[in-house]
Amino acid sequence: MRNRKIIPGVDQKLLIKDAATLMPEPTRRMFLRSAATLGALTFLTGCDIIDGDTAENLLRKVSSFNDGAQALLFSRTKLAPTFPESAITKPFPFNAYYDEDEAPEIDGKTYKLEISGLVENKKPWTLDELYKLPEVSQITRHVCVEGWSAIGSWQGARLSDFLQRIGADTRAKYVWFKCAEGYTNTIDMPTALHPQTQMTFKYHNRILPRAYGYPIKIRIPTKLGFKNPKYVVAMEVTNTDKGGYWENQGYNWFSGL
Ligand SMILES: Nc1nc2c(c(=O)[nH]1)N[C@H]1C(S)=C(S)[C@@H](COP(=O)(O)O)O[C@H]1N2
Ligand SMILES: [Mo]
Repeated sequence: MRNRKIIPGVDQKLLIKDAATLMPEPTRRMFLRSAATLGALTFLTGCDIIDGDTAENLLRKVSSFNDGAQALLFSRTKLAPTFPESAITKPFPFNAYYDEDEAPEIDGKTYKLEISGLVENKKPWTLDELYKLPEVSQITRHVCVEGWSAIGSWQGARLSDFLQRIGADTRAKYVWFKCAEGYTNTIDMPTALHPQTQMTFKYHNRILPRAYGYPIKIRIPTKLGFKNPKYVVAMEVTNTDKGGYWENQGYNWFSGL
């Protein structure tokens, strides 16, 4: 597991902003608008330790990419590749920070998805209500930082569709998820609104098995596996970055693919 080390006392936002003045336009605008985070820098460069000088050097490197490549890297609407049924990995692996027999066991009859934060309608949602949302399907690759990947078939509702239905303020910066066993995760709003970001209720057209996050997993094929929370019980639309289980232990927040 790679640890991102941040020099104490360095204001991340200022550091990035300062260093970005070195970049030519339109690169600078694009960079500051969509990926101006240390996470993005570490992701783009593979460099773990970042202070003022390294940030400048890294941004010099980044700005020497051609604009097309950068637009692709920074674009939050880039689609993840999809695959035919024949490519599905069988069996799809289980992964968590505990063993499979310790995975949460959720009673679907009493389950409710709690909604909070910057939304008009905070009414909790039962599974029956959630299952009535228009269904979308994807066969995409899940990539885990621990060195494995697998292709799976996922069905559920578009998260953007759900956010719209609950009257979420999509100008807010983040969506935060809480899971039954205490796992948490924060994603940025552009990722939440990405067309392939799914509130997943089914695996291979069957109700999501316990191993893969029953009753809800958030499937984000444009992000690493740990940014895909399982056993989701609560969701908050917020302007505060509350981090996440692995992010808080030094994992790269951006973790895009
Ligand atoms: N609630 C919860 N979600 C989680 C995790 C976890 O431990 N708890 N692990 C993450 C990691 S690191 C991975 S790789 C995927 C694994 O999902 P899978 O078991 O469906 O393969 O779930 C992610 N979401
Ligand atoms: Mo993972």
